[in-house]
Amino acid sequence: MSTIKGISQSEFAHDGSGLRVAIVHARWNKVIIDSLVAGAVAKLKERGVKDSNIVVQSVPGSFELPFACQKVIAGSHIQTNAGGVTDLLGGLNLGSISPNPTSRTGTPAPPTVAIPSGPFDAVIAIGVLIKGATMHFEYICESVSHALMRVQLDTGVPVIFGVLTALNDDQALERAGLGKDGNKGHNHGEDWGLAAPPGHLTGPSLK
Ligand code: DLZ
Repeated sequence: MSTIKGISQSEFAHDGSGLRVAIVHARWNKVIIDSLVAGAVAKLKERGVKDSNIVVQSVPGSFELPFACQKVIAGSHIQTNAGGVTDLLGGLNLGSISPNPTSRTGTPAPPTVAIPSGPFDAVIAIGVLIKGATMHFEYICESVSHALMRVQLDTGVPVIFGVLTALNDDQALERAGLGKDGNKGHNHGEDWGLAAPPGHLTGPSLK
């Protein structure tokens, strides 16, 4: 079935080869999270973002995403030692930096919009909230979405809202491209990968 929903293609191609992007994801609902993260990474690479410039970190649940994104942007999360990455979020056990194995599948065409790169050009916050029997879902959805907006406005680093707020398991699976009964659905992680720079700014005035 066709749909009018979804983002239209930018008329500008974006060169992501000089950009660094962090993905911070929750570990709740792992099967769905894994698919969303893979979708986001695949699209970042399709836009030219180098494997070594994609940093993936994890937190326990979606509620922890805003604080972790803020730390990631501040650069205080990454402290490498002989054993790898040390967690500076006090027991939240951030995951290690992990290059994703997905290969680059395409190259952008000119004209190119040049976007200055910084420590992180964007952060993609990925979580999957599934409604339960109590009001927990409503409180977390609301606070996390407001807080992620605040992080990007306060820091000036775009934070892509990659949080699924699903009323049941099937809704979440479908939005991660894992739907059942012949309806695989669409992996929204791909949209988030495209929404992150090099896709979030567009137009010749930004050259
Ligand atoms: C506690 C909880 C519940 C019930 N459900 C979810 C969920 O569906 N998705 C998610 O990402 N996290 C969930 N959590 C965990 C909270 O986000 C958070 O990690 C804990 O309340 C600790 O702060």
